[in-house]
Amino acid sequence: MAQISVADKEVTVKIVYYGPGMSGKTTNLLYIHQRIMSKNLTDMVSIATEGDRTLYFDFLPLETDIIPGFKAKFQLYTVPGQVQYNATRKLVLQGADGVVFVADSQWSRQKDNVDSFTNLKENLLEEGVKLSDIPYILEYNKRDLADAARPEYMEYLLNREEFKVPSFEAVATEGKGVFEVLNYITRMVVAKILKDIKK
Ligand SMILES: Nc1nc2c(ncn2[C@@H]2O[C@H](COP(=O)(O)OP(=O)(O)OP(=O)(O)O)[C@@H](O)[C@H]2O)c(=O)[nH]1
Ligand SMILES: [Mg+2]
Repeated sequence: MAQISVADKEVTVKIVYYGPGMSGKTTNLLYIHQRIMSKNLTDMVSIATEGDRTLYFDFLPLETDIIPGFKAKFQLYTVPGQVQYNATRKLVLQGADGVVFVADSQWSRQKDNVDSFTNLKENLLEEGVKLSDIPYILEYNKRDLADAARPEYMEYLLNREEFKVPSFEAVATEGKGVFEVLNYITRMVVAKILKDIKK
């Protein structure tokens, strides 16, 4: 849940990039970090990696004033996508205010996408949270590869919950789609917080 400090006029929000191994979660954060560095001196922290595989998580804090009068601190996390690190994924997912599911567009990875999406729903349910209760969107990454599945097919596999959510095509290595995804999920999360505050 978002931490809101009325005294400090500050809200802290956690967004988790989830998805199968190698889908490009860390690459999204690296691109955001590169682009934001010059304006906003924050550091990206990668907690243990092996080669370019995430073993625990990556963490990137961002600050904006998206809510009038409030400073919003967005904490972006990635999970380790490799199947065997589920305990770590559960920890990272705890208290998430929003989720970006990063799917790998390659044909050969569609089963891994579906398995990871199922794993996301299961891990949330263990925390008593239904996926449809939290803001989430889909990112179909690696659109540059020749063997990318059609977006319609990925929609069929991944976007058939009780309601459809926005999905974005991306090439994270080139930064394509990365900020569209970040902007959309942050707006969704902020809108939900404002709604919850009014209740
Ligand atoms: N061609 C292509 N390669 C990409 C794209 N995005 C990421 N990659 C590459 O895919 C590999 C895996 O990317 P990561 O960002 O490390 O993947 P991850 O989802 O963090 O993987 P785990 O940490 O194991 O869960 C790297 O070699 C990236 O450069 C893309 O859009 N197109
Ligand atoms: Mg990673």
